Formats: sequence, structure tokens, C-alpha cells
Amino acid sequence: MTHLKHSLRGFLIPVLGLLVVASAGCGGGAGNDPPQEPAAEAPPTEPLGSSTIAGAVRYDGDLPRLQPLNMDADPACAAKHTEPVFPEILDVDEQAGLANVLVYVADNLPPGPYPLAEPPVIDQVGCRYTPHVAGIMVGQELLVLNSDELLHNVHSLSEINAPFNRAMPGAIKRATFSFTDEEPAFRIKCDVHPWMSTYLAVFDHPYFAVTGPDGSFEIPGLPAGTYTIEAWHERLGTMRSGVTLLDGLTAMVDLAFAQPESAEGQ
Ligand SMILES: [Cu+2]
Repeated sequence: MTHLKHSLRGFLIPVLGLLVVASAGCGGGAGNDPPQEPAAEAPPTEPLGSSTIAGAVRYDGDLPRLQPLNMDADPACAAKHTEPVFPEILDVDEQAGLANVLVYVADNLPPGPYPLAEPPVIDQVGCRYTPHVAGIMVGQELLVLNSDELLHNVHSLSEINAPFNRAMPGAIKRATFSFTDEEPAFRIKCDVHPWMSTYLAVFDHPYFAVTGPDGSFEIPGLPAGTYTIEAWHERLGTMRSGVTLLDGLTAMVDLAFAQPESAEGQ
């Protein structure tokens, strides 16, 4: 009886070992057959729907007294400007329109694939990044230009996507980057010129926009439905709003950020 038990144990261990090897081979695709990857569905070239979210973002509050940027740390940058240059942290026009707000659909989208967004191009010009806020889709290529004849470096502070830090001497005019995962807006900065900042968010869909100088935005091509949109601003945070879209129509959404206590007297 004891002998039989030993025999069984001796038989079972190699069998279990084989099972583990077989299952690892299957999962890792290390067998003779090539792994069957599902073919990626091509993104549609037509919009998924005929409805649009449009509107404007406003800032309700006192305007902070912003000091002009001091570019004396690099006289070559200072020499590029004849007028004072102000930081982009709160860019408000005479009608209280707030620029550089990222507005995006935050839930309830139909399943993809989605049409592709126009990928952004970020330029370094006059020792500033233009635009100051942008969105991109997962897998799209971000093109960063250097219109200055100066050394900049493009240093992403992304936490979900792999961060990058690429030196761009004046002779290097173009660099490209791509992103593997969705990520809320993160800062990209230049370590040579500490006042240089741009913000990038990565989406798995194209339903985002950045407000223009008058605070307006437009997100077209959506199917009818009820959505939540979010508006993100680098200093004022994130606000949410619901919106219901009817086929072929534009729903107007006006959003207003209140003055944060920390902004008083800035
Ligand atoms: Cu720089």
C-alpha cells in the first residue's frame, strides 16, 4: 500500500509538471502555432454620429495680477520678445472667456473603434510651447517642433505613459512621441527654461477639444445620447456637466469656473 502511494506520487508529479508547461506554452504563444491575435479594426473615416456639443467656458472671478515672465535666465529668449510675455496660467478675454481648457466626453460613449482626431503639433517658439494645452489619441504621433535656434528639452511628467526627456538643440527641428495608454492631462516642460510648460492628455476616443481665446469649444460627430463632459484647467481643476444630444443637432453647454480662494491676490 505504501509502495503504491509512492508510485502514484511519482506518477502525478511529472504529469502536473507537464500540465504547467503546456499551459505556459499556450498562454505565452511559445508553441509551434503562431498566436492568433484578433485583427485590429480599422478606425472609421466617417463620424459615428451627427450631433455636436458646443459652448464656452467662462471664468467668474477677479483676474490675478500676473507678472510678466522673466526670461533673463536665457538672454537669447528675452531677445525674442519686444512686448511683455505673461504666463498662460489664466488666459481670460474681456468677456470672461477662458482659454486653454480641455473639454472632453467622460462617459457613455458607444463602443469603438472611433474616427481619428487630428494629432497635435506642439512648437517651441520664442521659448514657449504652442499650443499650451492639447489632446491626442492612444497610438497617435505627437510632433514637437523647434522653431527656435536654441537648445530646448522636451520633458514629459507623464505617470501612466512612459515619461520622456529629449534634448532638442537648435539644429534638431522635429521630434515625435507616441502614447500607449489613456492618461489625464500631464505637464511637459523644458528644463532649460523653467517657464515653458505645455499640457497633454491622452484619450482612447476623439471627443475632446481645447477652448480658444474666447473660451469656445466644439466637439462634433457624436451619436445622439446623454453624456457627461468634463472640463479641465491647469489651475482651476475639473468640473463636470451632463448633456443630452439629439440627432443632427448641436447642444450648447456653458461652463463657468469660480475663482479659487488660492487665486486671490495672485
Ligand atoms: Cu526651452
